[in-house]
Amino acid sequence: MSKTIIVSNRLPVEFKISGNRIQSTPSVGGLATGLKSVHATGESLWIGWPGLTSEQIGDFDVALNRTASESRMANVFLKQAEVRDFYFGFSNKSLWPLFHYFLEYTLYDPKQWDAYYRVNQKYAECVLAHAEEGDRIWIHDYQLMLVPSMIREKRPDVSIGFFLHIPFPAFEIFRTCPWRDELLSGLLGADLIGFHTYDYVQHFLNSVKRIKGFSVKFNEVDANGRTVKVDSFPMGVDFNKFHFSAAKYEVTGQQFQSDLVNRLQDHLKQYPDSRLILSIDRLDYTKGIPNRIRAFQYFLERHPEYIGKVRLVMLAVPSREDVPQYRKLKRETDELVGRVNGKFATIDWTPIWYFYRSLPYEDLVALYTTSHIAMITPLRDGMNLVAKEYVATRIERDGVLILSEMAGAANELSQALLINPENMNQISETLDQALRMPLEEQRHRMEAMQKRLSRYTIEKWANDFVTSLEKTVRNTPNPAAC
Ligand code: GDG
Repeated sequence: MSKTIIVSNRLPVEFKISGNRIQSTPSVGGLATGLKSVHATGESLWIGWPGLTSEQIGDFDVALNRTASESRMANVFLKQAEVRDFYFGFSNKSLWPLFHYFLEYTLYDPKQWDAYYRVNQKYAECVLAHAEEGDRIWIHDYQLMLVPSMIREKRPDVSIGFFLHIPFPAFEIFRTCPWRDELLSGLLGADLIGFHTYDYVQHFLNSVKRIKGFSVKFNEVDANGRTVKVDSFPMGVDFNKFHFSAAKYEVTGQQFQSDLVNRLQDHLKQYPDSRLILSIDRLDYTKGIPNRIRAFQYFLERHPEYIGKVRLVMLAVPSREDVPQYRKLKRETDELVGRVNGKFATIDWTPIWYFYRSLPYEDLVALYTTSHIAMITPLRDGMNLVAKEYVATRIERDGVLILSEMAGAANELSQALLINPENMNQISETLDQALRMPLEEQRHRMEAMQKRLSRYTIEKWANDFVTSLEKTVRNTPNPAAC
């Protein structure tokens, strides 16, 4: 029976070796969260890095492979220097900032590019070792953009899909990359290339035309005689899982183990008129965290009537601490939070509750359900699943979503209050609007968004992609040459 091979930089779990035992914890992040439900249901094998370097693994490689294979996973082992140059290097110092329009953070180092190339080859070899006739290979994200053509060279018969979870930038941005040609050739080894939005598709096709000189008809590229289909597949969330977890929580009033959520509950009981504004992201410069804090400060200055009545509950999940910009962002965020709290706090009110850690799933759901407003203001974001999860958990259909128009999710969630994350005045006035919004209007907007999200779920996203991949391959049997 044929299977789907999912390939991503990281496996959906993180392994730890303690004493002579291997422990695993689920990874946090959009891709892991999204694909876990796909892996749980189907005939699949997941290939990726287990999160430990070969030096840390030592003699545990065989045991780690055994543990991984019990959950239908296969490890790609990476040395410390490879993680440094491929992951923290080219992936996160070149591609991530470039694709999110942060040219000032984008660094190019040929040594890191070489590591990127070599590590992509490692992933391709691991796939080749596991691919059987009729298998579908589904490669994910910006760390693995060369893998499609590396597999295609050796196995012209297999069907290959690629999905990019981050934006594909406009041609004028993408063209600045010294390895733009190689990256496009790498991707064009696939039969189907998917993006979150129509705009990203257009940006990609534009770069293919102008850089590779290939002809493009509608959404098909003629890549030297091979047809490559390019389309948008907006990723959804596991709507029922979030919705029913929230319902369970509301009905049972269940108390969670976490101090944080219990204190929020106590706070709301004590001050039922108090309003909680939630923000959740990985601590990443693309997520617009400093802008959000500045806008919240501006809001308190412009609307002193809310002092003592609203709170920003800000969960920032540690991320990529080995990249200097992330350490700088952490310092900046700490300072800004300190500044706002220092300026406005009273003995019994602190404007920002700031948490720098990740929380278990149940606590995340409890945070979504206890917050009256979600304020999500990325400067650039491929999709943003947090916005969709917040909507999914609002079982009473109350609550307001304030969402940056720079997030891919804004295309689908047009009933959110959309803002430009650079416009402090607009964010401040939108917060005021959200806090004053009548319940009827909240429900009207929430209902429309829930309707969409309950239809376009994560399962639908995965099925649409895989079905489209199968159709592409059936309709256009591709010649061997890439
Ligand atoms: C990339 C793209 C695109 C967060 N904190 C905790 C936690 N999370 C989970 C959320 C959500 C996921 O992580 C974050 O997803 P996002 O989409 O918001 O952001 P990225 O990590 O940047 O994801 C993004 C995504 O890929 C998918 O294609 O949408 O644009 O950048 O699911 O729930 N989960 C738990 N504890 C936390 O503290 N358990």
